[in-house]
Amino acid sequence: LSQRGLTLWLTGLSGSGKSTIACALEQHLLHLGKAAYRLDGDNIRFGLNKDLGFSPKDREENIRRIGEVAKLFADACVIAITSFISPYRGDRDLARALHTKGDLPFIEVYIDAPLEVAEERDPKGLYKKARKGEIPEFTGISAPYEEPDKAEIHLRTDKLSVEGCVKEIMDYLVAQGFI
Ligand code: GGZ
Repeated sequence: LSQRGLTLWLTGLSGSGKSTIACALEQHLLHLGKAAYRLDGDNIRFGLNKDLGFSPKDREENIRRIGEVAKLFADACVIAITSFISPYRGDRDLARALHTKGDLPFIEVYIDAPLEVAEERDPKGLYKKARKGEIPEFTGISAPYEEPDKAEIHLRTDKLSVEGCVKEIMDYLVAQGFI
């Protein structure tokens, strides 16, 4: 196969734009004839990880399993795009280490919207509920989000369009010789 597999690990707050960017990026890659596959809450948290909630321990296990699954996709020459808050730096670093050990590229993409912007978007009304105390341990409100300090790509979604974000990621992949 001509395409090397890799993992694009999107991380950021709820409402930061991870899913939107992941979808647009997956579409873009598929149109180029590249095998790309998105891992997100819909196909992971409702399946493989349906036994997990949002306690720190459960989030750690969520991310551990997703890291393993993404690695398998990358190993199968697929461009894996993960779209999870993944709030803990240590958990993201473990996913990275797993890939590095298998000689597979791991590209951390910080999908960065200031909390005020994510909260203002609030597409599912979750921040509103979290502020009222109806959702415990909500990331950014009552649970931590540890910002990446070594993300390969940093995208401010309050300043860039979805297309602009996809272009930045594509430019990076081409510049690094990954595609
Ligand atoms: C954060 C929560 C919570 C709590 C439910 N904290 O905006 P969404 O709805 O669609 O995305 C959020 C999603 C986060 O799941 P992840 O698997 O990405 O989280 S982690 O990486 O931290 O394991 C949100 C919804 O689930 N959600 N409760 N308490 N987000």
